[in-house]
Amino acid sequence: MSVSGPDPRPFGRRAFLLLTAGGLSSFAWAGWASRVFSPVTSQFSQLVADVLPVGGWRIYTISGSMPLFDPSAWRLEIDGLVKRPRSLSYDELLSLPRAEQVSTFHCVTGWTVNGVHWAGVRFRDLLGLVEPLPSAHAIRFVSLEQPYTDSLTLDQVQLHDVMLAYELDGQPLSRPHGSPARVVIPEMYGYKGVKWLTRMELVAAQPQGYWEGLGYDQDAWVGRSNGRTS
Ligand SMILES: Nc1nc2c(c(=O)[nH]1)N[C@H]1C(S)=C(S)[C@@H](COP(=O)(O)O)O[C@H]1N2
Ligand SMILES: [Mo]
Repeated sequence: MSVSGPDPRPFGRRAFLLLTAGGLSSFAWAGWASRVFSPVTSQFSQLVADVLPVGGWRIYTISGSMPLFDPSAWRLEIDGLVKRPRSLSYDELLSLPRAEQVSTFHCVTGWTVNGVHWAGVRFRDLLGLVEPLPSAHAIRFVSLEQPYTDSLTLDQVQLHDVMLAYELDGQPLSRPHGSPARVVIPEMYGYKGVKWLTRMELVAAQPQGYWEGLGYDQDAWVGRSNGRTS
């Protein structure tokens, strides 16, 4: 069990200190910031805005760098135990039936973002393209950020509010949030949601993902898994 939890590297020490000071909710932070940052302190305000992701998010990477999305080169490979492997371009992903939802996001370390607007594609539509074989039981999600991976069962990805998201709050996913596509499963802690996704491999048995290898539960149900010990 890792002591620090799945949040090893926010944008830098300064951001980390700002973010952790007091554990403010996004709402409290916004109110505090608007009171403290008068026009005369706008330079400082700008500095803080640059390092502090708005809306309560904390930006995580395990490598300290963020993959760069190139729309002409990016592919989503869907392969493994399927009848017809596919390699989707970004445009092909966008052309699939669009789903939208508003859900709550929980990181296992205790921060939450309410009312997140996501748009993307349901997994049933992605799986329909490739036709999983009867032996397929789970999907291994591979990030462009190596070696980050995680997995979900085929049952889990078909929960009503699970999706592969390409928009966050009305905008294409930004680079820090995992452009161009990330896994969203509101019922589970954020570490199951692989950012900078590039491959979905259909597998018979669920492999350990990055955080599972460090002691976190495979099934990261919010409030019911081993993540929150306090
Ligand atoms: N590739 C990759 N995906 C990742 C992570 C990461 O470090 N790398 N961190 C996970 C964790 S623990 C959380 S809480 C969320 C954080 O999402 P955010 O960085 O958009 O706030 O991303 C998840 N997906
Ligand atoms: Mo997290």
